[in-house]
Amino acid sequence: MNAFRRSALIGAGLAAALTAGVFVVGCGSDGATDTKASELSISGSYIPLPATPGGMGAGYLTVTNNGGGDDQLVKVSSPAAKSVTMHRSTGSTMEQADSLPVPAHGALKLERGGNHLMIMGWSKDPAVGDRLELDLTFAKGATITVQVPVQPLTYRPGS
Ligand SMILES: [Cu+2]
Repeated sequence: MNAFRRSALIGAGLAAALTAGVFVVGCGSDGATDTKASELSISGSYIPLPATPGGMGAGYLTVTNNGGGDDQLVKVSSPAAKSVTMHRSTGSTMEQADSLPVPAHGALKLERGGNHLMIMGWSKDPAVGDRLELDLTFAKGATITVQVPVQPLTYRPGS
């Protein structure tokens, strides 16, 4: 990699980080849970309280893509847990996925009974009302940080 290309990449990364950072600060001040970066936005995020204290948890959210190009969710991590994996549901079974598609002018929905996140190794047992950070990385380079509320185990969006 030549020096010019290297610095261009670093510049792009910095710009993305700055954009995301500014937005997160804005979100924190008004208490909103939704975050936007470039053409991707996250909405409806929640983590149901794990059935066993400190046990395996799930994560649900919607990634909306207002852009004209397909993207992919390729990594999710959290400072609040050792492991966050993406799971694809196929009928009654599920399998770990390396990536999940975020179609152009479409959405990736992580929801009960469908694709979802699995979260293990909490640094502290989650409690209802906590907000836990998830860092989502996309194939085209966007990184979005969301503060996800912990909801009661039986919570359903819109209920
Ligand atoms: Cu799963």
